[in-house]
Amino acid sequence: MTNKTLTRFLVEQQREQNALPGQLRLLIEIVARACKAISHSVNKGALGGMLGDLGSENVQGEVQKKLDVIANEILLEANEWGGHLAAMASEEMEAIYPTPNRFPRGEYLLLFDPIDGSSNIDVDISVGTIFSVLKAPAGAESREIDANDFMQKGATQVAAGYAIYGPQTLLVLTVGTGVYEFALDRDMGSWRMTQANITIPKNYAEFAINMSNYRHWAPPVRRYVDECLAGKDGARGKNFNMRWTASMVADVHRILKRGGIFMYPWDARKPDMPGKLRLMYEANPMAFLIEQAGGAAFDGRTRIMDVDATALHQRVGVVLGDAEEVERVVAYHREHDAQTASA
Ligand code: P6P
Repeated sequence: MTNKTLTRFLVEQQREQNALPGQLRLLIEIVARACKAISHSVNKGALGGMLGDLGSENVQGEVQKKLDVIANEILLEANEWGGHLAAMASEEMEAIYPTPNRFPRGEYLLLFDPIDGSSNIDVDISVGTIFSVLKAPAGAESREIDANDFMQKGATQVAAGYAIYGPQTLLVLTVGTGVYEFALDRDMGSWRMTQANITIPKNYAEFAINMSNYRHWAPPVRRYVDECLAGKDGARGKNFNMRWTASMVADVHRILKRGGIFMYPWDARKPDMPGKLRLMYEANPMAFLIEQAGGAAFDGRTRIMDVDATALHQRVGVVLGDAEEVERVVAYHREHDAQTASA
């Protein structure tokens, strides 16, 4: 039943699906409340002095927008006191943020990209918050938490989601029992379900990739995109559309709702880096959502949620969306590797 509140949904998940221990339910409620506060700041825009750069760089070497830091602070302050977290990690912070000793420590680890797509803020294009939830390793409650406790594969996530700050503010969430969408009801200040059990529509001929990087891509990616561009007279026998928002949350949300494929693959600009997007708080949570919606998420060869986590801010290639399209791209990588190996 749509229109039910997030709170009712979480209580029912806890009761009916046994999918939601109390601390995890509290965590999701608190993150959702923080996303309401972030939405409020995003929507103030220029009138609230929210636009522009801070003149600093984050750990990624990227220019920090005011809202990057504001959203990060909102998430830290909202979560640190609740007793549900052992620690947090953020795209905007080099080190992890252990729960301060003045607060009780919980059994979960929360990772987030507080504002994804922040280069779009000043031109009023949708941005979002991405979050991922892991369990702290057994025994962590009796020792100092460190970054190694976060080094878990995406397959161990217990929850993931994003908020997208667009014409509507939406929260899209999974706890492993499907994907659910909630809209922010600003009159009531509550999240109300707008779609249950989202599944990615199949065979929607639309690809999302930054075409300006074409000359830097590996051959399998160029082969896939060339076939899309060849249209109905080419190998695919149909025409394709293309979209690129440069905001992963907006591109992934579009794919969840109407289908298609999103790619940010390895490219030769930085050959030592596997990709641009971050594994722990961008690719893994989005992969969890996409798989729960019947799609697939690979780095080109390996299932993203099986990629070994070795560093908090490690990067990964991303090919996700319609399972058949992703499988085609993966098959092209494997064919290429086989040809290279036998050459
Ligand atoms: P490019 C935003 O900076 C981001 O991390 C993702 O949200 C987005 O998909 C990608 O980078 C855009 O990268 O190179 O096209 O600007």
